[in-house]
Amino acid sequence: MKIPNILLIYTGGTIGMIKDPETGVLRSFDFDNLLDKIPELKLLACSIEAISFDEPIDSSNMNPNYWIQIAEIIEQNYSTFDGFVILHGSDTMSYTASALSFMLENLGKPVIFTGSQLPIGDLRTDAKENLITSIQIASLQEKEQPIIKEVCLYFEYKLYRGNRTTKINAEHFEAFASLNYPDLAESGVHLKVNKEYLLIPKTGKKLKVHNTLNNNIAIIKLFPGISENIMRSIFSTPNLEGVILETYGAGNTTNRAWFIDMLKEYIDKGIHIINVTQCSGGSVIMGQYETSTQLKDIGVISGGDMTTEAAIAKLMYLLSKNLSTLKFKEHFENSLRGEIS
Ligand code: ASN
Repeated sequence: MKIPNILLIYTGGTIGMIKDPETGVLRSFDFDNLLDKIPELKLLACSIEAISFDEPIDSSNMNPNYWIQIAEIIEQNYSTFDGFVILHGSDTMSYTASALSFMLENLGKPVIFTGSQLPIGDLRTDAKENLITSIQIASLQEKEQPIIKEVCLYFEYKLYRGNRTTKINAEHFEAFASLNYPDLAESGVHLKVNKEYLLIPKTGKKLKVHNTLNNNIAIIKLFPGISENIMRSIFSTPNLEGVILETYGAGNTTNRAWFIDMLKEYIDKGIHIINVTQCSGGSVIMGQYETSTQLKDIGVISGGDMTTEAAIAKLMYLLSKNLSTLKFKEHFENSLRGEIS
């Protein structure tokens, strides 16, 4: 039987960082050193090849050009590897995992994002477990076919759908959560895959990589007291094409006339406005309260139970497709990659 062939893509993040001996500041380090630190990798029942960004980054420096770089590495190596593990900083991992889920249409192999809270050289590191189990998950097969065929994120004993995750803690090893979708797998004494929650791609379709994204977008997080001036200055930004509105609770906003009129004015000018909730869990339901009914009437798009990270990535992805207003809304409000219920 052929053993699975896994490609490790190192982009940076704490996992591969070292402390500067003089300043004590954590910065990215080169990749060869990282692999030497985990001799256990040689014991895994798969073959592993690795590729690294020329200059590994702290994921706070992540941007859509790097997303395209990752997507292209996967595309170029898709036929020769059975699975992909991407080492990435935790700070923006949920954004990248979300973006890649949209960029890789008809994905039929596992793409697992992971990283760590402590560098791999640290005695108490969480990096080894995260990396080793991610590689095992990427190697899971049944009748020589991969079990997982989607973009996931593995961290601290749990496998999540990537575009459902959010970073919830800057200190705990359990740094991520998927509040609106069940865990895809749990690592305990056994590796338990919850098969009923896995994405089943359309069979027979070839991988299609979308490598254009449009970042003429903004997020506005509402707060009591947000001023008309600030809102106006954001909406009048030249070339703005889409805005994520982070609203209260089940998608509620102030229903003062100035606010609703302003949203309507810019929707009429062709700007797509998406409603996502500021809450970590739950869904936008426009029309449930009086304070969201007008939003629905003026054409605000519902982000449903999507995370802000997924909504940002989906907005950049869909804006690059030049869809009609109607099609744009339809695509946004329905699941493309399991990102919305
Ligand atoms: N700043 C780091 C990064 O996102 C945090 C981490 O990886 N834990 O690259």
